[in-house]
Amino acid sequence: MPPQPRPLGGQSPPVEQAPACGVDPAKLCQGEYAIRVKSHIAVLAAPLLTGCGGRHSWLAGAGAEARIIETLFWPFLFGAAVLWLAVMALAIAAFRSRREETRGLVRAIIIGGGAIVPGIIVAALLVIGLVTLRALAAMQPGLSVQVDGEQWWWRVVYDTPAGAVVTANEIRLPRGETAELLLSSDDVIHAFWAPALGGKMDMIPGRTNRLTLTPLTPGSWGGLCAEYCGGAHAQMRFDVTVMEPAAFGDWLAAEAEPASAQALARQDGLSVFLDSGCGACHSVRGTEAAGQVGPDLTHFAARQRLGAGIAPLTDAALRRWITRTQDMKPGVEMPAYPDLSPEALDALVGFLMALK
Ligand code: HEC
Ligand SMILES: [Cu+2]
Repeated sequence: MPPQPRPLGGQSPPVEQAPACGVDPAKLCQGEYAIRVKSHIAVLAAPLLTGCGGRHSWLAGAGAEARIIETLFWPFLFGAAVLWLAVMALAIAAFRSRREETRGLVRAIIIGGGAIVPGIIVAALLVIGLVTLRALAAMQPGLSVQVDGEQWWWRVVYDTPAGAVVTANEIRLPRGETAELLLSSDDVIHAFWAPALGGKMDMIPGRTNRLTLTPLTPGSWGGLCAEYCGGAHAQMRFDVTVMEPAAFGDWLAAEAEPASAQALARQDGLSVFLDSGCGACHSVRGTEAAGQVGPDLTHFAARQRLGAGIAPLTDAALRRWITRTQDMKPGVEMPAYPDLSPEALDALVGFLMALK
């Protein structure tokens, strides 16, 4: 089989695409210094620009918390810039002054400015930071979602009046409502981060950390694990889908239901699923599969992506996931099933894709 490209979850590698490199090869060959410097700066700056747009951008302001955090960023940037410029100006002045008397004056300014002005600016930034923290802590949740980090996927449990609703790898939230995420981990330390919506929070085994998200803009926002947690850490992603409240209510009610009749009618696929032992690790409510090791698959086909956000959910990707799991996600804690007959694989994929 020909080698296939590894899906990397949608983010483009910035460095190879840096501009300026191909501007004029002849000039570069002549070793024109200015062009070289410019292209080096472009290459070095390119990774910084990847944070400035798209579904992973913390500047997208898609949530109330992200906007609160943004108000913290600009004063900090401004404060740091003022400090840096002042220190540089004074350092240059001290360096250039020849006369003894101005030298003393400049030294005094540097010492005073090195303690007093930075002290005031840092204290002001601290106050702004504490006020922001209070604003974040004061958000009152209307919805509670428990999210557990697993190697390398996300277990998601909605706490509803009718009971717990279990799903995985995609968190849906109603627009305009504050949701409280109760974050924990079943193995090592992970960190939950959906930059467009709000802050980042560690997920620590044995304790529960609380993070609120108040989404303001409907759409599908990207999230990722932000704490190195092992081999497939970079492929531990998720989607936060922000819906209108009524549509969210419908979705949650559907998620609480057992597997659809259409899926259960696919007897052949269900048999392959059960006979292959998938049910030892996966639950499909409404069947005898009740495993807890892997993601709940009861409404698997209602998700947008496969394998914790690493590929769009299509027939072809799902076939590859089942038969060549390790190729798709090196280190994954699911065995591959390369020996299923073509008919069995067809039936299995048909069954899984009917789990809407
Ligand atoms: C030993 C336990 C185990 C067995 C057996 C197992 N899986 Fe998995 N499966 C997992 C784990 C763990 C994951 C999550 C992997 C990840 O994303 O890192 C997973 C993920 C999946 C996913 C992706 C879910 C999602 O939300 O994207 C599908 C689909 C899946 N398995 C189907 C199957 C099928 C079909 C079988 C049987 C042919 C099977 N699994 C057997 C452990 C298992
Ligand atoms: Cu991680």
